[in-house]
Amino acid sequence: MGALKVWSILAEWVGRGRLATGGGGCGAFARKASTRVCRLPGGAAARRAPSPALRGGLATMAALTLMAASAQANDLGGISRLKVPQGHAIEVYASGVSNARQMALLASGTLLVGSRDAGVVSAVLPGTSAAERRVLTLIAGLEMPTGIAVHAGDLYVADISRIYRVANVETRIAEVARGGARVRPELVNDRLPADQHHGWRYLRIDDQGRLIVPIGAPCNVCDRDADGYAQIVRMQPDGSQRETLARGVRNSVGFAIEPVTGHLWFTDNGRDWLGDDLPSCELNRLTEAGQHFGFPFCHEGSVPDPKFGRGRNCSEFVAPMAKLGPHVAPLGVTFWRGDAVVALHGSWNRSRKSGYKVVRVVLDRKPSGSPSSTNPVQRVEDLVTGWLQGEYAWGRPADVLAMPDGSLLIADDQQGLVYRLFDKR
Ligand SMILES: [Ca+2]
Repeated sequence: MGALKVWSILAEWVGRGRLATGGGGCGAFARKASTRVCRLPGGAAARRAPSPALRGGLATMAALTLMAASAQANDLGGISRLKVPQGHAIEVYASGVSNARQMALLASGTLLVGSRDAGVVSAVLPGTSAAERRVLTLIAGLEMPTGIAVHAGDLYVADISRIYRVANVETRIAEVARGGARVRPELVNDRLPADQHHGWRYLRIDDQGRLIVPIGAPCNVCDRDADGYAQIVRMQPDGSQRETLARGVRNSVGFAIEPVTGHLWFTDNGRDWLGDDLPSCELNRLTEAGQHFGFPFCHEGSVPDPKFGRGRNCSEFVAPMAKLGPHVAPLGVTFWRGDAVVALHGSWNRSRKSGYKVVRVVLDRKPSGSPSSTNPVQRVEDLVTGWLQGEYAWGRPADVLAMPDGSLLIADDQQGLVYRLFDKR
């Protein structure tokens, strides 16, 4: 809220007699501090100078208002309300990044950012401060393009049912930056399921240029494995050579390939309507193609589904590496300083909100990676909190990205911001 807005609300309050100004019932106090207008009983207006007491009160109010607005203007992204571990600091990396979801970094330092309802892919050009970093709308008019990835200089974008490519994306960004038209991406695959329900994509590309894509279950809870749902698949960008990597995954909108081991770690959003505290959302690890992670039969590794769990046993399925909490909505994942970091977007149907933070899943750091039979997760701890205050959530982490300089970027799709977490010097 800007100073003018705050001021006009205060003026309204005074006008409605909600603030005692010594005027005693002069109800039409105008939006000018220098005079006030009293509507007299007969309907005629009289103009007279404010009393000294009123002038003093107004001056104090105006000063306080301007101070509050100025403090707010200096607290872009609510930085003062965010809590980070000792030795760290957080700043706004870029603002005006519409509905920021998955991020990908180009060799030039330009950051690409997908979105959901905004339907755009943004480019954040390099700079030394948020004020200096130009934000361009590179592509517009897509259907929830939440998933983006870069490979060999080409950008890949996944919206609900399609994969697009922008070849030589650096060149195209430069054209848009010079005032050229927005990019019309090349459609390379339009055969993904068209269901919007859990149809939001996330993208990674392996070292052979194959896309890793989630195909969420088009329901709260249902058994649609035979139709290719509730899976994470790998395929060529045009959709050929499709193979199922993970099965029994309800709705993953975030994963990352672990350095050294090459294992795919992915979040999964637990089913709804089993109460506030069940089941937990998950962080899973895929060590072999074809593994089954339980949905819809078994949740959080140990809770049989009331309907689909009959006749099945949770021991048939791969249990999560970490339980992230019920309804927290884990989205993007990255590996940062040897640990997994997860953006928790926050609950939508819990009686008390949960999530709305970034957590660090601390891993046991064995130089050669952990044997696949053991769980390297030591603990889950808060990394950045503060977007949830009481039951009011003013920001929503959607993705995380480890930067080459050791800092961590966090996308917030509610505020359209990218934050940067870094070491305090
Ligand atoms: Ca599971």
